[in-house]
Amino acid sequence: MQFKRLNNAIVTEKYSDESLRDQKTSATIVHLGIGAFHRAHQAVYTNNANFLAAQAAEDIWSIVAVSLRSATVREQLVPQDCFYNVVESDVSGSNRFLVSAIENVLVAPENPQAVLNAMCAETTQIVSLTVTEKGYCHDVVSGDLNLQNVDIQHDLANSSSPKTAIGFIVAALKYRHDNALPAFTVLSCDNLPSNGKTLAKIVLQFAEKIHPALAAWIEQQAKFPNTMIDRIVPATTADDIDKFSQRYGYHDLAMVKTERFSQWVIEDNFVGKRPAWQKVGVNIVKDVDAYENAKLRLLNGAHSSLAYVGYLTGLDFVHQVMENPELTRFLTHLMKVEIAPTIVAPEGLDLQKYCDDLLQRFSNPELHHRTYQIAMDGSQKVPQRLLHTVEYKLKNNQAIDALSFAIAGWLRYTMGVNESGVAIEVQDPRAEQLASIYKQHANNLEDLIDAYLSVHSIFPENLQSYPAFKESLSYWVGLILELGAKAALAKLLERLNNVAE
Ligand code: CS2
Repeated sequence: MQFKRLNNAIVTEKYSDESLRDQKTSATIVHLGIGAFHRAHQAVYTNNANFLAAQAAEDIWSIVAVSLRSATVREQLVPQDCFYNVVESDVSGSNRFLVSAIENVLVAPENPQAVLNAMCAETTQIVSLTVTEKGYCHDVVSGDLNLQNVDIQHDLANSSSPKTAIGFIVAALKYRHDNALPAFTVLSCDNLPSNGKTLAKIVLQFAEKIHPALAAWIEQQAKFPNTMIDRIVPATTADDIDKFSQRYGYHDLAMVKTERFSQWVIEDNFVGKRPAWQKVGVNIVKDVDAYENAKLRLLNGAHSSLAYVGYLTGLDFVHQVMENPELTRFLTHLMKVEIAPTIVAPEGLDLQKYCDDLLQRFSNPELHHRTYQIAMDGSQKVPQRLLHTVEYKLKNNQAIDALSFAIAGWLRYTMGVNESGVAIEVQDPRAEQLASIYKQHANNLEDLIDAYLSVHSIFPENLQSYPAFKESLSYWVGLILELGAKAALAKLLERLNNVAE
């Protein structure tokens, strides 16, 4: 890849550096899932590492990005030569910079073979993923590959033209195995607990179905580092693109907006090479668990909680939730009193300060982050974001009021109608199942909660052995249904007033 320029030459000083222009790519990352998050996170780190590498005559990495679904991002990026801007903001204001690390965008459903060719190229050392929780096609509670998933069934039957990330990874590794090419590093960048380990298990279960010898080779040769990724990246809207063009004087269809904060912690477990990410702020460590636990439980746990409760109280954006004193009181208690004590902090991290920083990050008014966006796919998120914490609290005989309230908020949301009787379009692979449970048991709260708790691909079976959980969940679901979320929240706060912080 040559460093390219956006048509109308918006080039930052950094990018006008002559030394960068003629650098040739020497290694490739194939990235599955070219959403806004990848463009604002991993691609930025790779971009920055390329600048340092160019100066030191080291490897320049390019990213071949893949959309597993639609052609939208390709149509935005390719006409601008795959350049795009990242707009970063915090309380002190915002700035933009240009990213040039992406070389091309492939659209998998149009040409799966082109994706496999890229994954099998000798220069490809890393296949990374941001495919969201449901893209792993697994049961989030057991961690097993979901063999009932129709796309997995398709990929097992048609291994040379896969649809899922899992199918692509196994097909590419099979080709590499059969052609005596080295395996690659598979780098999960999604918010799953032990994401690398989880992905390895799913990939191996799939490969086992193709051929046990292939599974054995993958287990020995491929690496699946765990990672913790953190940056809030709301979906770009038409309004963002308009504002950007008014402010900077040109139209960038592929721009992404994000906060200034960014963090990436990666387990040091690679096959072959990787970009010098450690030189541009990435923390490469022996063990990611402590970072991931703190982030998943505190950031993502609080995010989902504020999204459901905020949405139910009529708030569209996260910063609006943060402007509401009752909701911030709820969140502060949830994070500092209920969640933080369940976490063993990574060395050097002060959990109370981490909570304060998160509350501040959520308050960023520039982001316009929709509660509806975070509310998506709750059945795939709530287990690791909230239920693991609940399990810990119950085991240790600790109060779970705010946690139960958040989960009750989620269940109320999945009922599919808001408090004014208007339909909520619940986007979740289990939306239908959850809605039909409600329909069937709407007149009997106890049966309703029992029916929810018996969905073991969401609620781990052992939660049923704690009567305190069922009791608390019934209480808050009942109260939200009876009084509405706002009045139920007021009751929760009354109760929390008696708990010391
Ligand atoms: C959010 C995350 O949409 C969601 O579910 O909670 O995408 C969150 O913004 C990121 O994990 C922040 O790092």
